[in-house]
Amino acid sequence: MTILAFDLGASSGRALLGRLNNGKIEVEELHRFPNDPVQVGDRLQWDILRLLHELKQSLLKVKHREIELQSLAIDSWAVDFGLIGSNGELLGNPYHYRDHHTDGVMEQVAGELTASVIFEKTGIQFLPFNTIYQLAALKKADSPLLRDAKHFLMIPDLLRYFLTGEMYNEFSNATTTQLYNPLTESWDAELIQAIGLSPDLFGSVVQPGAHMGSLRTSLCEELGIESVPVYAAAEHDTGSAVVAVPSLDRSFAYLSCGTWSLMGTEVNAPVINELAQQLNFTNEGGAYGTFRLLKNIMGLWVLQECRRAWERAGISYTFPELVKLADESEPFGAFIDPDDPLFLHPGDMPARIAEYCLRTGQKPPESNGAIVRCVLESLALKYRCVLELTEQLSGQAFGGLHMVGGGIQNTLLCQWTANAIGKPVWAGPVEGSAIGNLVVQWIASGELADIWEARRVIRDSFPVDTYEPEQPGAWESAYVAFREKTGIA
Ligand code: ADP
Ligand code: LRH
Repeated sequence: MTILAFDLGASSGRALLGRLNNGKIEVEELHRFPNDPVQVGDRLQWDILRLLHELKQSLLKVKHREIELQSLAIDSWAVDFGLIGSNGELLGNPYHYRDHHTDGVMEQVAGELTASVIFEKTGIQFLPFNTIYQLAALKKADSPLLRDAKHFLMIPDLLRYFLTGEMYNEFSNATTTQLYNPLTESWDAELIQAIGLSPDLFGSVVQPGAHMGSLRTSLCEELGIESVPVYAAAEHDTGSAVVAVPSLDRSFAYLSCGTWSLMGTEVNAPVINELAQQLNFTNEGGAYGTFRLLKNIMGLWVLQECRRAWERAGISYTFPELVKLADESEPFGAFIDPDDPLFLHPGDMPARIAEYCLRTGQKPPESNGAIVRCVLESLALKYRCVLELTEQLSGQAFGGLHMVGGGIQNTLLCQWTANAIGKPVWAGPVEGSAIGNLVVQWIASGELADIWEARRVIRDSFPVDTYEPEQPGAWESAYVAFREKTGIA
């Protein structure tokens, strides 16, 4: 029997078929499609209906191949949402979290409510694009969207609603809003009211693995297919990615490496204390009572935007070509803090890297290869910094780092990460989020016992490449220089 995972990343969406045979998972990429946001005037928006179209194309491919589908689930990026009006229709295109309408709003809201109250209630790190600040920005702008809105749905909730006709808010994604209280296990009415909204907008919260109904009749008629059960996965893609970390040890550190780099450890209860707030760590809800104590790192987004800038200038590179250019460049020429706000929004990233270098008294990298090298080395060094903080905060010492996600195809980054942290990196699987999505469906249908059996099966099914640390002296000196140039304490 075959099941289907829709995994929508910020850089692409994919539909993966999964089969469980003799204790091994087989995956097959059925469909991959771009997920390019669209700038409309001043607003950056998601092309949500195109994503629905691509989900339908995947279902048609299933039909044409005469595959008997057992179930499906969706996961996607966090924080973004659509609003549904009284007639059940989507009001406008969802805004992209990198839109400028939230500029300055986090500082304002956190100032009014106090940051410590927000953190004590939610355990979520302060990121300017968190849903709470997006909604507060709409409220401050007196957006007609909010006046007409009856239901709040996050991106996978929304697509699931399009497929099934039923509205639910899934837990792992709900926690990323910074409006959900994991201690009371409910939406936080005080925070919601404090930003001027009604708690009625927010629906019942369902756990990963819950049965969410079936494909609606009108969709089945349109596509000429049989209906299929739909499950909630850990619908936050990072939640699904961490389900798929093939650790056999219950204490482990991970790096989900895609557009974003999400680094941390899994805990059984949120760590909400002064140090966590001060270090700006987060406690995102996961599957089966787990929480992800982690920190967002800007990740390969910076490289994606360099690539786009060069493409606009007429030079096209594949990712392997970019990696090769970096490999051929001189080491440790310049360092950036990938998390500088300069790098958050889309734009001319090579120019911003040069601006950052000039601001910090460094000579900007002169060639495209040197720019890529600067980005990848800086990421690896930032990983060391965040891994040390994860150890400090969780009181654990990790023997190595699990890396999952599309970024592990960048073998140079994996090796440099091992070099920077001075510990082995275990890289795999590439399609972490989609595989985490699949195993939650198998646990729900009783084909896998629990998350630990799932992790063992994943470990047995996919290659995990080990990178041993090299050149310890050079990377130690680079870490000192990185911290000095970027001002990271
Ligand atoms: P997301 O799910 O956030 O869209 P992915 O997990 O698919 O992201 O990872 C995308 C990133 O993986 C790209 O930005 C790129 O840096 C890296 N990547 C993808 N393919 C390759 C490759 N063949 N070689 C090196 N890096 C790659
Ligand atoms: C990664 C991710 C991350 C969020 C960001 C908005 O895709 O879901 O966990 O912080 O997108």
